[in-house]
Amino acid sequence: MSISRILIANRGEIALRIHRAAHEMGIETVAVHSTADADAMHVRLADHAVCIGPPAATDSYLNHAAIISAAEVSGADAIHPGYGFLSENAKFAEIVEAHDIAWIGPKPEHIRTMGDKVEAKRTAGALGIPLVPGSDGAVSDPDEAKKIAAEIGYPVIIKAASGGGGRGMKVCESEETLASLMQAAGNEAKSAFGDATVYIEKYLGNPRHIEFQVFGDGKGNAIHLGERDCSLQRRHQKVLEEAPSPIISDEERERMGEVCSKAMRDMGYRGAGTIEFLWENGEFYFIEMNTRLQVEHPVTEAITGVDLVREQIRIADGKPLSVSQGELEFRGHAIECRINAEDPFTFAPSPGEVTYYHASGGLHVRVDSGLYAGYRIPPYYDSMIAKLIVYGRTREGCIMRLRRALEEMVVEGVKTNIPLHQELLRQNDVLHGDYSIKWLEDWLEKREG
Ligand code: MV4
Repeated sequence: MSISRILIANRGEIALRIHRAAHEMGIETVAVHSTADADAMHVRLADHAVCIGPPAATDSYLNHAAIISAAEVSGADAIHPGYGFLSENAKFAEIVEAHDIAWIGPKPEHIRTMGDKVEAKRTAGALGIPLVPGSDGAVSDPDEAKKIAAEIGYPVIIKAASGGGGRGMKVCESEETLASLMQAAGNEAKSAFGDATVYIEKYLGNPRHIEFQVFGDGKGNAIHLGERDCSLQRRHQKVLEEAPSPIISDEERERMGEVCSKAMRDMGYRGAGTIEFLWENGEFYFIEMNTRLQVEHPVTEAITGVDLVREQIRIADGKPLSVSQGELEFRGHAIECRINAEDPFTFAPSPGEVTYYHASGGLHVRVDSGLYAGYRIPPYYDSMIAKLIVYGRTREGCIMRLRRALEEMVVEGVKTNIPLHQELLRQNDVLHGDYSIKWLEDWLEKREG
């Protein structure tokens, strides 16, 4: 019954993160890797390793049969998917459970519901979560769309039901272009996701992206772990995240956190989840729910002291959450910088050999990374090579420590975005927490010109 060997169906820093939580619980780990990752740190650290295919993720980290076979041959009794790859694949979660392997993730039905953005909105609304005003479900008839848009007012945004992460969205300023933009959005969605279904929302011009971390035990108990502000993004890639949000009061956190955790209790949600909101003029509007552990989870860990991966493993093992809402305290401030192997200002990827590496250290500094000197960053996967997470008693103290930690970090042989982070942490708007989802792209544009 009890989990004793976890197969980690991922690579990079998140595979290490999961290995660490497992070993601290006395659980063995199995790494899987593509041929391009034979020398990766996650393979070296794990108790067992299985090669699951060639470099292309579709043939390795996304290959259901190869991963299930690796679990069977290695005697793993659980699979942790990390983030990305198969983490939000309901079909794969069902296959894992059908093989009597514990799935360290939400119930497949909940992954499926939240993967369909129309269903996700319907579900969230029924559970009492505030929504962006818009169509009640999918829209296909342009005349119906015009009626809805006239009611909520222009501009509106047309989104793909199977989209998410910003793909397949169209902003419409007035009725004249609505029908053609709907057609275009539907066509793009059809070719990108195989599903032309679209829905309509009021377009929010200058919101912040604020997300609540939730956790359920699958048996009707659920808690929230506060929010993260992830507004500093470029092309839907987060660059820096912080907790708590600089603009949310303790009362707001308590109120919205309770809305989120109650919804999860009522669903019987299991495992880690993130409820994403756009925030504008003091109001929260639900956009999507992510049914996985997120890249930015360490900032929540820093201000709550809760090991989120440990909680995920406990819950998959049928154990209760180790903390109650009443025991949780939010203390201090944490910021995460995503360190990518890329040009800091053109964002062109920069794979290759890391000739020298020195990680930052010291009090309240955490580096999650699989880097080492001599490691060759393969060109096949995402460019994030490390996460630098810094904690401070206050936001100001956190920023001072983060600047110090960025000075210390050395990565040679490839370009990194460390200079971008250093410059960001000297901008008054960032120092004052005065930014929206548009801020970074606007700033980069001005910086160019
Ligand atoms: C929006 C929006 C404005 N109004 N919805 C982009 C990703 C997807 N998760 C939802 N997204 C947006 N939805 C309404 N009604 C603006 C965005 C958006 C965005 C959201 C969060 C973080 C960064 C963003 C960048 C551009 C657009």
